[in-house]
Amino acid sequence: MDWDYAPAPESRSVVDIASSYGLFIDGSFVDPVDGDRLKTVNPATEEVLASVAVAGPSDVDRAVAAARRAQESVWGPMAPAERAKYLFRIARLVQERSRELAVLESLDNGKPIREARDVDLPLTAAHFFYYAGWADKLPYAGLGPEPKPLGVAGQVIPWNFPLLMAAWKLAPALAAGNTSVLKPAETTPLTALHLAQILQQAELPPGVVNILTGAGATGQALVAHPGVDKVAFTGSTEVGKSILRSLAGTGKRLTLELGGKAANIVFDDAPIDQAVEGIVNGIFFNQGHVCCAGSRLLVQESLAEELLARLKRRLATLRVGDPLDKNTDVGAINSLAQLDRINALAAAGEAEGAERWSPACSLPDRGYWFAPTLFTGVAQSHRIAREEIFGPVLSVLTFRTPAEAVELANNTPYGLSAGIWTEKGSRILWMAAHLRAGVVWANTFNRFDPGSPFGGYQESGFGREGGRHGLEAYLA
Ligand code: TAP
Repeated sequence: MDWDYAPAPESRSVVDIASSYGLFIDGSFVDPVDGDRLKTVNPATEEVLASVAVAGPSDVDRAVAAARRAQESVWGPMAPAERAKYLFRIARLVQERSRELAVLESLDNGKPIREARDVDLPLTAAHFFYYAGWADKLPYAGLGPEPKPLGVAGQVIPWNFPLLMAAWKLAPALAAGNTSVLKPAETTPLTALHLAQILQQAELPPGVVNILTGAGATGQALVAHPGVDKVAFTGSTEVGKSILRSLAGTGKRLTLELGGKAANIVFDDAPIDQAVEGIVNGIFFNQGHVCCAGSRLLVQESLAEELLARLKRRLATLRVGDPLDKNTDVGAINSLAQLDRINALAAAGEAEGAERWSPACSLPDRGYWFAPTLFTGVAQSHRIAREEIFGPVLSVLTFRTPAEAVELANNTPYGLSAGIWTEKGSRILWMAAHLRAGVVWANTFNRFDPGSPFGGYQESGFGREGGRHGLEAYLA
């Protein structure tokens, strides 16, 4: 029997969105020097949510100078246990204001409220809690008896997990005694700006965190600024490579968290219903806007027909639509530019001969939408098997032996994550040892924990975020 779902919209009134926001520099919201602004829209409705300042080079100068002052005069010399108290306070305030922040994230990003509420917000708070615990234990992190902060961190983040990525960057940097200038993505600046309000509420000393909104040029000016000691970037491989080139020879420390094209590998002895859920979570979570998404399904040939039939039945039950509805599984694509990229790659899949399938689902008239899609008959040479689509599109390939699965999985310039589904523990261990991926999940997918390191090989970048390993990037 099919159930009909009545609408269950979360209230928008839990968040006050200002009509315009300034830059957060030295503890205050200020106007940009050259006065430029951009508009951020709700991708589900195309409604303008707010006007946001664009930071130019003089604003970057001001923010870096404020971060330097704060690092040298307050945050660096502060007793580590005192720094921990601020991080604990921020974590608790994020929890207290999590409903407001979840709604704001859903509005600005397009992600389902269920995910913002149950994933982004709890993990954001967990990151601050986790690194708060490290602040006074740095000599025990295995990084030397007296590890020292690097100074000022320039941190640039993408639009897919805006608040969570801010937490991934800020929490370890601050715990290690650094100060930060953070640039959120152009299309999702709002939760970082509300986090700035939380930092004020926590009475974090001015200048310890500065938030500069703007587009790529702001990020470029920030990472190139001579006053920045360490650059942490999460985003596309293309921009990551250009940052790597621009930093060569400067002596700045750099970590890059870039794209991925993960294989989710299902053997014929896998728990099949669990695997179907894992595949769905792997590629349709957050509309597939996930660097470690399981965008390539490798299924053992003997299981392929049955698995695909069950997968298609499951996809037909996904609810696509209003991100603020608590029943929604798949929300809006974050921007028109991203929708164009997804459409172009899906068209390339068809042109190259793969078979396209989507469940019947009606998409809203306004906003940016893409139905959950899978491609069968995919060859390794197809663009949809090689390029990151960063959308709700699954490419299905088959294999016969574990060795062939490994060869297919590793046949990518990336190396961020992989999934294995089998009931055999020995096979899991053998596969994990042979897969070139920073994270390998077994009989699960897209599980995150602040205590667990995350990062890539090859064109997925270098350096680790999370866990004890995540501190290393911020200590000398
Ligand atoms: P990008 O275009 O690379 O943007 C990432 C951030 O860098 C944004 O804040 C962007 O600003 C800024 N930026 C753009 N050009 C820059 C430049 N020349 N110098 C410095 N900063 C610059 O990526 P995106 O479209 O936001 O995100 C999608 C990509 O990020 C995907 O490829 C995805 O795989 C990757 N990603 C990776 C991870 C991890 S952990 N590996 C996590 C999330 C996303 P604007 O927004 O204003 O352009």
